Amino acid sequence: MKTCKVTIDGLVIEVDEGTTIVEAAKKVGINIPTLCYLNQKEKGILCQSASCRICVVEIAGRKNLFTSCNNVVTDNMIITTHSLRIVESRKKIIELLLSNHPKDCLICDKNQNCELQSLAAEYQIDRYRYEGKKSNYAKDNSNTSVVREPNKCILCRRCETVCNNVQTVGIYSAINRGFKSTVATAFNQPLADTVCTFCGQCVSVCPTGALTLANHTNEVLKLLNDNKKFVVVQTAPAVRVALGELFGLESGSLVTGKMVSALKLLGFDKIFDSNFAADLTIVEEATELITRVKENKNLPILTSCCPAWVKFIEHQYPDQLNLVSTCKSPQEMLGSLSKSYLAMKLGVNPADLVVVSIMPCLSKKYEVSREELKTNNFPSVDYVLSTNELAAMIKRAGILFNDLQEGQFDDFMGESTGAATIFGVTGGVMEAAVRTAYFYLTGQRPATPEFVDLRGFDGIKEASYDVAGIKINVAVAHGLKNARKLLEEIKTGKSKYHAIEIMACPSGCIGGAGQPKTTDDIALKKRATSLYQDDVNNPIRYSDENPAIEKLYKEFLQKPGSHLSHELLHTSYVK
Ligand code: HC1
Ligand code: SF4
Repeated sequence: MKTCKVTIDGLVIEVDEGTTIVEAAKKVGINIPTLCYLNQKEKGILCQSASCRICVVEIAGRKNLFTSCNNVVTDNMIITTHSLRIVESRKKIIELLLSNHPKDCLICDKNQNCELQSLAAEYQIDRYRYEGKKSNYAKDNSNTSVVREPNKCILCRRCETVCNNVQTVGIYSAINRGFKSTVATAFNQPLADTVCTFCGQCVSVCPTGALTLANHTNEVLKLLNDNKKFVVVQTAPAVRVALGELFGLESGSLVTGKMVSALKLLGFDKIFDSNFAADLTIVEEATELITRVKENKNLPILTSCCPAWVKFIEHQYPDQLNLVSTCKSPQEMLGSLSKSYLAMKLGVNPADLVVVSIMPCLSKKYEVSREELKTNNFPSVDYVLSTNELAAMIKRAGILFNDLQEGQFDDFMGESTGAATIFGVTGGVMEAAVRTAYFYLTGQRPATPEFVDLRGFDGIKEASYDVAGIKINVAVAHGLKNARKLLEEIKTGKSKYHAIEIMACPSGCIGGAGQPKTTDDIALKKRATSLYQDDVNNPIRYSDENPAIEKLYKEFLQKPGSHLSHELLHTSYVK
């Protein structure tokens, strides 16, 4: 490829032709501020709307300032990124953005986590220079996952880009002109009335408080202080490799033990692991896969643990709902067992037993409200807190997280295998399922538990395994745009797969919208590596070998796919 020699703030560098100025600057160690531009390769996000104009630079020989996010370098270009003129221009843009901003920063959910606020501090904005007319849009808290506050929108278009280009759901677009411009849903409907999947990816890219998560920390705190309630908590696989980032630890630090200790200090009565239920899901799902392959019916089986993905197929491809696995997600399985078996074992009235989940995901907050996932008329899970909300609760309780001892999950639903922990990264569910399906079909363990073809961040991954004379073709997709490609193949009769794993969030749950914000791809890779290491470090690597699961079947469920298993652990979806 042809290269260009450019000088940036006196530093000379050679970059590929077509490189944008902002990316070239990064290569010499200069970060040009942006509010709309976003480039996260592993997630497939590229927002280049050039609407905020914060990223302006000077180019020698040109009179005007240029936006650096959408202009590419040319040979011998000389660029200045922070002259007095540039700084003053950026300051003015920030001041203009603030002129139409509610400025309720101290009580905003994004306080101290807002890109506009950080830039205002960085550029020493010390007064509100312009008092402009204010927008007056209604707040949308029509659902339990995503809160929209259009008055805080700065028209960066990141949400629109991610929802259109990464998820292909297309909820938002810019409407109106001039001062009335805003980003809205079709007909300005509340999100609850749209085909939004509640994946929350728009929340994770929003630079301000215009899109935030629905916060449930106060509700959980009240329950923890209610003596009549027995409150159990479960933690998802991906949380343990991201929570530490909110306490200053390196990305991907595995903090399972400290997390358990923190939950004990917060007052939860039992601390369980969603990983236990992930093992249970594999046992049930591998059984379902084998049955369907043998009967050559309802293939390919589509995984069902990601609620955003399930909502997507319900809206977009209802004719394929018969392919979705009937297994409830691990969070729902654990909730269901808590409200039935655990309540019975402990002699607690299910009405007084509360299940809280700590999840990396915002759609899990919606999943718990689904009627078809209830257990004996009770919601199987009562509240979902994201990784970010848990960290906030830990900080509010004054817990010095990094000084905590390594705690242990409680018995019964606390034991898990390496196969379960990799659920948190794209490809992990399918890899875990193949490990167990291989054993169920051959009665033997493979030479290595690692089916590595399903690893990595390619949008669609595939593999083919010859198991006991049966050829099993599997695929994995993350991000709904990739899921759509596989569903289109099924629709046109071109799919060659027997089983497909789909996760709505790019990179899987480690990249969920309830996780600490990632500004680069390195953090995601570190989280993935850490989960794979957690798998290797576990002496048990096959879900079907989890002793607690074996005991559960013996004492209660009888066998995978039993009548009781179906009653508590499976569901069905209607068009
Ligand atoms: Fe996930 Fe799952 S892996 S969906 O990504 O199947 O949220 O971490 O908890 O339920 O176990 C999320 C993660 C999570 C479920 C499991
Ligand atoms: Fe689109 Fe997901 Fe945001 Fe809904 S939550 S608007 S589907 S990005």
